Amino acid sequence: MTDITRVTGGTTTLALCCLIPAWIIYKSFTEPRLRRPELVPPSGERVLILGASSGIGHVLALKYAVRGAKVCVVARRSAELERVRSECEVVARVPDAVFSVCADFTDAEALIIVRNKIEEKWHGLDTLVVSAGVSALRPVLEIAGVSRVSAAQPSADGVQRVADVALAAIKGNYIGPLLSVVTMIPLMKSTSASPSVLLVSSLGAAIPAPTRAIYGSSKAASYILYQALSIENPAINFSCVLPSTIEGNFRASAVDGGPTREVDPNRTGLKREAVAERCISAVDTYEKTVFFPTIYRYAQFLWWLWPSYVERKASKKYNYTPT
Ligand SMILES: NC(=O)c1ccc[n+]([C@@H]2O[C@H](COP(=O)([O-])OP(=O)(O)OC[C@H]3O[C@@H](n4cnc5c(N)ncnc54)[C@H](OP(=O)(O)O)[C@@H]3O)[C@@H](O)[C@H]2O)c1
Ligand SMILES: *[C@@H]1O[C@H](CO)[C@@H](O)[C@H](O)[C@H]1NC(C)=O
Ligand SMILES: CC(=O)N[C@H]1CO[C@H](CO)[C@@H](O)[C@@H]1O
Repeated sequence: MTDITRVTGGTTTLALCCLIPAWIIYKSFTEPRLRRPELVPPSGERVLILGASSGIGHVLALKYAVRGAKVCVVARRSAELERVRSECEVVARVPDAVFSVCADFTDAEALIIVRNKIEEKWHGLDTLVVSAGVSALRPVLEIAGVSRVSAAQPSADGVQRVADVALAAIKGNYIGPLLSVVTMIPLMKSTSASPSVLLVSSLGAAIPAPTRAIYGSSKAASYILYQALSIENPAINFSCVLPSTIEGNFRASAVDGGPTREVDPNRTGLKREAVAERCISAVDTYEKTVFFPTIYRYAQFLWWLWPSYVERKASKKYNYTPT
């Protein structure tokens, strides 16, 4: 009896794991894609980019400016932000299309200041891009001060250190995205012909990886948050992009001060240009969830079918050997 249950259970899992990807492929070829630019023309689109002083946010700001959008760039480092603003100004189609606000997106007051400036200058907002985020790069027990080979137990200080790191990650990767949408949704709803929110999430939010336990789980929190908010706010389209490793200096922001463990991301990682382009097309065509590269969408199914394979691959990528 249990054997039969197991066999039918296995068959059902296998069938689902083949049918679901087939269904997704079928849908992606047959579904006519709505085009947002018909409702919100790219020239004149009012775009707020949180986390624009470097990385993907920086490239997105340039791309939107080139398309003729009005762009507001936000981050904490004022010198870097100013440089991005002036670069955008150079490529923008119209004068005065770009302005910056130096702000921390985890701070409620700061977000209200950003919103007030946008209302004052543009009288509304079409697109909110949440690209800001922080990394965390160490195995959790290592943060607690316990080496994997010793039999020692973590001290109170060690456990507290884990709490501090986790809170910093949650602040940057969950509280910031949460407070920003809460602040902007009503304004967007009442002023845009088709309001859209884009979250730059991570593959680590959907597929577990060693040394990325705190990072991945804090990114997963905002990923699910946005998917639920999208149901609560049907007038707004939410897009989440989940890229794998990208070139650049993201790992320097590690809230646990951990090292980069994978092969040099500047050499092997995705190009920021490509990620930014994929982000814009996701918003333009109302795509809800985008894995980038696309193949990683199927890694989720593979994880259900053959978890040990995915776990092995993830350990290899982050150069992690459990002992
Ligand atoms: N790089 C990767 O390998 C990778 C892979 C997958 C997903 N992602 C995701 O992609 C997003 C962008 O990363 P990136 O590669 O562009 O890294 P990045 O160059 O470090 O960019 C992060 C941006 O966020 C800003 N930021 C961070 N905390 C902030 C805060 N509290 N308030 C305001 N701005 C804040 C930073 O500016 P300030 O420090 O000046 O505030 C910076 O402009 C992140 O959400 C990350 O999780 C990255
Ligand atoms: C990778 O490139 C960024 C600039 O895009 C640079 O700041 C960083 O130092 C580089 N990292 C390595 C390991 O070379
Ligand atoms: C794909 C998708 O969900 N599109 C929706 C975007 O938002 C508008 C309302 O502004 C809906 O009508 C679309 O169905």
